[in-house]
Amino acid sequence: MITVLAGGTGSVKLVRGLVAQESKVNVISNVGDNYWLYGLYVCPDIDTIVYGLADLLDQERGWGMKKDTFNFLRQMEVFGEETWFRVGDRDAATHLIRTNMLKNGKNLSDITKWMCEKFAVSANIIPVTDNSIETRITTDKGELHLQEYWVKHRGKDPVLGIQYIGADKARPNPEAVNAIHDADMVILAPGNPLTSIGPMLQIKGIRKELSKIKKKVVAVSPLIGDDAVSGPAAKYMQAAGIESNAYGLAKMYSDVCSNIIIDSKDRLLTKKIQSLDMRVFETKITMKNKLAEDALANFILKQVHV
Ligand code: FO1
Ligand code: CA
Ligand code: CA
Repeated sequence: MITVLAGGTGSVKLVRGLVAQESKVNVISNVGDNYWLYGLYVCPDIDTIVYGLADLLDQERGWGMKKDTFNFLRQMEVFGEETWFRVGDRDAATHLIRTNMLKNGKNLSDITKWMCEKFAVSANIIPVTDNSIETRITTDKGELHLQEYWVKHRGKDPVLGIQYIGADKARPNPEAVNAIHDADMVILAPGNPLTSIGPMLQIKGIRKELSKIKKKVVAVSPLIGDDAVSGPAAKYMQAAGIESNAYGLAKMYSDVCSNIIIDSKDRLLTKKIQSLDMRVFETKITMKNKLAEDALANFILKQVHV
């Protein structure tokens, strides 16, 4: 049994590759970029993984449902609402039904399980906590919700800091703690280390459980050289005072992780990372197609012995 800690867009390809090869996969999902929109509770990272595994994800964008339409959003615009967050019509149904279930007293874990059933997803997707965590970005113009910073303002302002509101008080999902404890291997997916994996590591019970079994924890770098394969990871790392390369990542994860997979192009960093008492594995980390997803998943499952 393997357990993956995952964000959304940066993580989903590897998760898909792993699920194709392993019968029992737990996916502990970030909730830090969940966002209330028009009274609907949107969980981008959970939905990206669910849609990705159900083959419903818009692959090009990396979020939302493929071939979705945007009539609902257009009507909200007619009503004078802000429409920078592009929820599609089918996607909106997911948020609406989830919000109704929350209002009826269900927790996010149960709702996510129900969604997995509805979408015929076999992996066990576990929100890292049923409490609220909000990732906020401080810029020179003030503090914004991650979605406001990244989607509304297109991530253009300099980042001065990152906060995880509620993370210190959040109770780890007991099922997530067990999934870490019982796993043969725990994988930190190549999601954004500050905004996808970072919020989960801020939860004390999660961090502690990972550190206990860190010999079994394998991180996959989302970076090549000093930049992310995609997205703003490098910018956030620099803002957090972390060297934006595989070495900085390894150092950031060194309390919770003893193994790291880096791109072969980064092999000059291997010795330096090994000095952190980490095992380093070099391979191709980009996943441009299904074949590459399977290859990286296969490499982790077959070449990395923990
Ligand atoms: N990302 C965007 O860049 N623009 C959007 O309009 C957008 C809409 C959206 C709707 C539903 C959903 O689940 C995700 C969506 N995302 C959108 C992606 C997502 O919010 C971000 O990529 C991450 O949360 C930041 O890591
Ligand atoms: Ca995300
Ligand atoms: Ca970049």
